[in-house]
Amino acid sequence: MFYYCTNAIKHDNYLNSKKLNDNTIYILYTMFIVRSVYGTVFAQVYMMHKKKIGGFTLIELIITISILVTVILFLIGSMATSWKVNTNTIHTNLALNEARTKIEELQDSTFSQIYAEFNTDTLDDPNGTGTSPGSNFDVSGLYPSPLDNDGKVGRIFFPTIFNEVTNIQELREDLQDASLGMPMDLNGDGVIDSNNHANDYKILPIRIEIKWDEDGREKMHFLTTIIGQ
Ligand SMILES: [Ca+2]
Ligand SMILES: [Ca+2]
Ligand SMILES: [Ca+2]
Repeated sequence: MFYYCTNAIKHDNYLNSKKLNDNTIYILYTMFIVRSVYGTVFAQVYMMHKKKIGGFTLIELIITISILVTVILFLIGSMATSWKVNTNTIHTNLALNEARTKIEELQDSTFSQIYAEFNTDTLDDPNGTGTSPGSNFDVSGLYPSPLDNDGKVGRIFFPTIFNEVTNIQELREDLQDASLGMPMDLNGDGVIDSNNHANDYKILPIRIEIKWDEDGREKMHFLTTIIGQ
């Protein structure tokens, strides 16, 4: 069995171990900053009040505090932005690592059953209807968009076309999908036809797609690969 990926993956076990609740950490982080701001402003007011004896006026005091607050608020904004960028990077790496893990899971499956095990059709599951993993999967640490109907961030795609006569998704060589390298001779007979090759494929193009909610926006990363016997 062989495979190759068209997208490079940066492996990072450290990121995999950071299953953090981002919202909780962000709130604690913000509380810490706000507390620091109040502490700093209070200290400045106190010090300047003492210096008033030496000649500070109320106007000077107000201007100084205003400048200080502006600077601190700017720093809070910068740190919040930095925090979001870091969280985004962690989520992206989670998605890429999970996509690679899913490809490895497919590789470990019996080759001739990969399509039936991981497609959307439960009727062809090798060990009985509804017993296979199917095409949708969760990724720990990532949450689906509210628009995601199945509620799972991950999905496995094969080169399929829906046959309205048989009413099933067919594994097809004649699909037009450049991202999967299709059309492609899947059963190795030298011909690209419009038959269902669910039971005689020799190579299998696969796309692992992960979509998740990132601050109200849907983000997506994917990997494509071809698994062969
Ligand atoms: Ca199936
Ligand atoms: Ca989904
Ligand atoms: Ca063929």
